[in-house]
Amino acid sequence: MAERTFIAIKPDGVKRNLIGKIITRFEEKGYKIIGLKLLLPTLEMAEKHYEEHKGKPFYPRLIEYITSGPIVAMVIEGCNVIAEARRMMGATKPEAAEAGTIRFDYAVSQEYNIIHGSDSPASAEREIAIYFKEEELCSDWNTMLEIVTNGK
Ligand code: IDP
Ligand code: MG
Repeated sequence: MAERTFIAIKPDGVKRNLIGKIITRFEEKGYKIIGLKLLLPTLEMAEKHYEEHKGKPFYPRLIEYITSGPIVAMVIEGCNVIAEARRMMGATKPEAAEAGTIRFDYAVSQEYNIIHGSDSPASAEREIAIYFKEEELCSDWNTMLEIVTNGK
């Protein structure tokens, strides 16, 4: 079943010039990018995004990290994309991430681990709404392409 998930290239990924490489992985896998923007998360966005971690020892640093620079926020669509994108990202701790995953390939720290991806359908819906308005999402690409190629 086609699903949508929220992916963010975190500030360390942006600073390390990994935007293209990370987006390419999802494109090459076959997922459709239906929302894409570079933005500096506000404190309010960051606190909403990570509300499940409020009160944990790493929470203040996590908020500082995610608001420290621009992120690339994305919505991608495809079959089982929520779980599969998490599999492509790898485990939170890079040393536990499977070889070939994004975190294994690009990250050495559990804290600064390059990428975020929603962990469930409910999180995906909640997180997409923090960063995107529904009208910013383009899911009717095929129609749009036909208009361009056929001049209709
Ligand atoms: P996830 O990003 O793999 O879903 P979560 O457990 O939801 O992992 O944690 C959210 C983010 O908080 C992580 O990606 C990482 O940046 C940070 N984080 C998680 N656990 C720790 C920790 O024990 N120390 C420092 N930072 C952590
Ligand atoms: Mg999480």
